Amino acid sequence: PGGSETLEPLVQLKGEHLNVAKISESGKKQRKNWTLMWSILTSDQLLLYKERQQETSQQKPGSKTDVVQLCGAFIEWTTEKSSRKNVFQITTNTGSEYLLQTDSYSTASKWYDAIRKTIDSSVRT
Ligand code: I3S
Repeated sequence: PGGSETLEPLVQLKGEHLNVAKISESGKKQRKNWTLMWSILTSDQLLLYKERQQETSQQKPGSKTDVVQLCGAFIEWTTEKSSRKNVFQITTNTGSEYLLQTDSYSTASKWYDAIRKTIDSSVRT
């Protein structure tokens, strides 16, 4: 492994477009606003970018739109918070709530499973 990669977060799932709606911030309810976000899962964070990132070049640090801390977070499928299909919710330990959705069930479950594993392993450490 090259030394230049040591500052890169450990990527668990490569970038993909997911629909994201932040419905609360630090316990305060927000107006739901679905946005297509370029999402990357690392070993402890879900990185959300407004614009698609190149896999090969380094990610532009300033272009991150939101970072979801997964340590101590909670994830569950929900059918109540949206009329859309394949919606799951992540609640962070600081009380922010995110809905994530994509029309492909296999894509949605791939992300759900990977995020759940990340949360589970962060609790154990
Ligand atoms: O939970 P809500 O309020 O039914 O969510 C809908 C709204 O966010 C709506 O925006 P406006 O409040 O500006 O109309 C969105 O367009 C809808 O997509 C939301 O419902 P779904 O079921 O798509 O999450």
